[in-house]
Amino acid sequence: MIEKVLLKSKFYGSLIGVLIGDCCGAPFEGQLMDSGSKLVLKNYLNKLEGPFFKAPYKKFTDDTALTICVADALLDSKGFSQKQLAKNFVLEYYKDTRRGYGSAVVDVFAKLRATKMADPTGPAYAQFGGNGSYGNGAAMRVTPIALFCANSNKAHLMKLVQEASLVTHTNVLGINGAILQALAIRQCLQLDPNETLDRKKYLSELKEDIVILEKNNDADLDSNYNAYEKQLNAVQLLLEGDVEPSDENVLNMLGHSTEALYSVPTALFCFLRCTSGSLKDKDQRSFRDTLEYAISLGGDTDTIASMACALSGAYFGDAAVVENLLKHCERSEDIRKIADQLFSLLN
Ligand code: R7I
Ligand code: MG
Ligand code: MG
Repeated sequence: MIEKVLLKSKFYGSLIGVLIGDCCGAPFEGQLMDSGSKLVLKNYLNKLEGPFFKAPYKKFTDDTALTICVADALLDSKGFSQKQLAKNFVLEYYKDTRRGYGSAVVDVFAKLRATKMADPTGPAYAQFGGNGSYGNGAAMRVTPIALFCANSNKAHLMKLVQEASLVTHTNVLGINGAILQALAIRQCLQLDPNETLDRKKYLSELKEDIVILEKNNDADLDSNYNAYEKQLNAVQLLLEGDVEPSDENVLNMLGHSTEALYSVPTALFCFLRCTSGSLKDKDQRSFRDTLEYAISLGGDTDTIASMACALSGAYFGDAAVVENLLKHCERSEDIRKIADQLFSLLN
C-alpha cells in the first residue's frame, strides 16, 4: 500500500505531467525533429527549468482543457454523468475554440450544443460515417479518472473510462487507447518510486489486461482484434533492445500520430525508456528526460508528451518535477487544486 502523503504527491505529479507535457509539447507539434530542432528543444527546456524569468505563460491546448472538464465532471456534486461531461466540453470549447482541437471532434461539440446535450453520445456515434473517432482525444484526458478510481477496482475504472470516452470517441480503438492509458497510470500510482521500476513486470501486467480487453470486444475490431497487444509487443522489443530503439524504428513500429493506436503506446514507451532508476538515484532527471524524449519524436508532440509525463508524474510524484518549469504553464496553480479535490474524494 502506498502511503497517503506519497499518493497525494502522485495525484499532483500526474496532473502536472498532463499540463507540462501539453504546454511544452505544443510549440513543436507537427515539426520535423532533426538534430538542429532537438538542440533547440533541449535549450528551450533548459531555459524553462532554469532560474525563473517572467515571461508570457505557455498556453495549454485541448489536452489540458478537456482533462479539466473530465475532472470537473467527476467532482460534480450530483455524481458523474455523460450529460454533464458533454456540457463541460461544450462550454469549454466555445469559451476558447483556438486550443488546437482535433479537426473532427469540433463537429461533436457543435451538435451537442445544437441539441442541448439531449443525447450525449449520439453525435460521437455519427462521426466518420458511423465508425466513431479513433483519435487520441479520449486517452489524452483520462488522468482524472485514473485518480478518481485509485481505490476502486480495475473493472470500475475501465467502465468509467468507457463512459467518458463515448461522449466524443466511440470507435473501439479510441476507447481502448483511453483504457490502456488509464491502466498505465493506475499501475504508476501503485508503485513505490523509491524502488527501481521493474519495467518488464509493469509491461506484462498491462499486456495481460489488454489481451483480456481485446478478447472481449474482438467482434467489433475485425482485423484489429489484437491491435494494442501488438503495439505492446513492439514496446517490449524496443525496450529490451531486441530491436534498436532508434527514432526511425520507434516511429515505424509505434508511430506519433493523433490516432490513439499510434500514440498511446508511444507515450508509454517514452515513459518506460526514460525511467530506469529509482527516485533516489534519478531525482528530477527522469521526468525531464521523458518530456524531452517524447517531444523529440515529433508528430503529435503535445499529446504524446502530455500522456508520457502523466505517467512519469504518477510514478514519481511531484517531487520529480522542477517547480520553475511548472510556473511557466497556464493555470498551474489550479491544477494542484484539482488534484487536491480529487484526492479528498478518496477519504
Ligand atoms: O481525438 P481528437 O480529440 O484529437 C486529439 C488530437 C490531439 O493531438 C490534440 O492535441 C489535438 O491536436 O487533436 O479529435 P478527432 O478529430 O476525433 O480525431 C483526431 C484525428 O484523428 C482526426 O482529425 C482524424 O485525422 C483522425 N481520425 C480518423 N481518421 C479517419 N477515420 C480519427 N478517427 C478517424 C477515423 O475513423
Ligand atoms: Mg492538443
Ligand atoms: Mg496533440
